[in-house]
Amino acid sequence: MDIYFEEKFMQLMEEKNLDTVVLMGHINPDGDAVGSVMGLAHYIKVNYPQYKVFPYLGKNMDKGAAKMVQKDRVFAPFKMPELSEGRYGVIVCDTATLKRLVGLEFYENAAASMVIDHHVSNEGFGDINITKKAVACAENIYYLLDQDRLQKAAREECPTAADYIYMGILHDTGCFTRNGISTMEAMTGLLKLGVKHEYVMETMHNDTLEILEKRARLLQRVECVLDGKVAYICMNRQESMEENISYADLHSMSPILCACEDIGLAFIMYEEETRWHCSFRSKPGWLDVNKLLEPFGGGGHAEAAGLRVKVKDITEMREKILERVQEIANNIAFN
Ligand SMILES: [Mn+2]
Repeated sequence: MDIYFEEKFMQLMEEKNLDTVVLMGHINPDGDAVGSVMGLAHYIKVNYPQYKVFPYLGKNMDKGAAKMVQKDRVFAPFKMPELSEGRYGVIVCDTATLKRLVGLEFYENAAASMVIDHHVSNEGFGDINITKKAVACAENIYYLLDQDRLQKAAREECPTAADYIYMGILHDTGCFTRNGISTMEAMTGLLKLGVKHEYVMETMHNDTLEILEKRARLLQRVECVLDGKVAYICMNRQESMEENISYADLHSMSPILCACEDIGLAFIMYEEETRWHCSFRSKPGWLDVNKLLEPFGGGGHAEAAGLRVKVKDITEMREKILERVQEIANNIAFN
């Protein structure tokens, strides 16, 4: 990336003479949202001590990412800071649409805003919007940052800016299942700054025997359609309550199913209190799930995307989505 963060950050803070910056990400923050927000917060704290920095993360944080945040002695990212309206700037990371932003009121009352993202579906909001397609938002952040300043931040006590950025990339690549040269170069660069791979890997190991047993039960509920190429699990409120299955439990099934050799597309549908929350995964080059979900109001990436809908019965919606899968799949080879 050739736009340096420093230049844009100065523009954000100096044009309106601000002294505080709030960093935010998407709801149900995953490893990349946490890594991006916290990594950038540490970087700014170390290199721009003239500004007050507040990372703000929502509830239901990814369990692995939460382990790193718990060890953080510098920031407690759940506290809502006291802010005076129009006196601070915001940086939004890893968030494609304002609907998915945690702390929208902070965004709306900010004097200036900057967005750093990697979703192709990004709406282009914010005074400054830096969106570039990449496997992780944290990878974009790595390439935007000044290397000498990042090195300085990496000398602090663990977890540092570099640890968080490494975690963001590690999580969004599914532990290097999807990555190219730029991703590996970023990771190598971060290792050279002192990141310990095994330290960050701890955030990837969160399964317990109980979780595996739940997954075994969920496997019994898998439906296979379209010549067995598409697998899904659907759970209404009553079923999930009876079997004590959370959204996170079910959500973890789509990458597992999609990794199967004989499956091209996997999705889950989970009924929450007022709406259905669905998550789709596809094999690279098989079917673009961002495009698939567009007419239904969902989106994300080509290989991972989500959808939230307020309907009582999801059957009709699922049928429509599967029809569209077939339509799109008619133009691609089913193999
Ligand atoms: Mn991400």
